[in-house]
Amino acid sequence: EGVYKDIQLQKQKKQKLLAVLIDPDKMLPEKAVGFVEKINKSVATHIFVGGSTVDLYKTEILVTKIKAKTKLPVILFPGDVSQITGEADALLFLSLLSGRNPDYLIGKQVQAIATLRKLSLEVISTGYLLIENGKETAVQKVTQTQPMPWADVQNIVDTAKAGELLGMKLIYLEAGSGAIHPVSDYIIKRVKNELEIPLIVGGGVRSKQQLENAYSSGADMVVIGTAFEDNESFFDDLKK
Ligand code: 1GP
Repeated sequence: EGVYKDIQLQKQKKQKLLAVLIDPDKMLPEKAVGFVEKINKSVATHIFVGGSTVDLYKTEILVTKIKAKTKLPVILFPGDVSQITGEADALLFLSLLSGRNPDYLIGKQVQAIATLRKLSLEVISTGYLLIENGKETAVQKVTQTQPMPWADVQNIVDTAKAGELLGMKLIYLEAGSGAIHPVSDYIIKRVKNELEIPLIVGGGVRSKQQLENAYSSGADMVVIGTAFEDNESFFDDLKK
């Protein structure tokens, strides 16, 4: 319960949240500790762990290492059922609402129950929307779904709202890791305007300006992975 309650509280207080995404496939185990120390000294508020292709053991070992070094909440952002580990503080239980692949709408979620039943992991129901971004990203390939075009902004808004009315606790607007274009300010504003639940935005954010634009447009939390992987001094840039 705790992780989601805190996100809601911080949203009420208008405190903006920043999650650093660590992809177990890209993070070398020997580099993890140093990276987490950088996160601890940064403005980041949460750590997400997940990727499109990683396996359980990699995720579990990495989460255990991260937890030993930080007080920040560590949240699973799984690309697949095999990445669920009880070592984390919470799990984003994602349903890919932008696509029409039943496996990623409900199939994987059903498969996950056998694992979740054995764990006492906080589960946060999250409506996940993949938005057009300028190139094909991993999410698109893995899930065999198309992102929602910018031109269909009303459909994006309606899809997010449908997720909320289905009882989801978060909406995540995703441009895809390494996206050329992050989710536009206009789309964020339009979605935010109709949403009561907290809004997460991620994919392709690689400057302080883009981060601030996402916040001022209405993102309660922004997720950044690639920009920190490529350049750890980006942590310091955000403080300035
Ligand atoms: C991807 O939204 C996250 O799922 C973060 O994307 O790696 O482009 O920061 P980046």
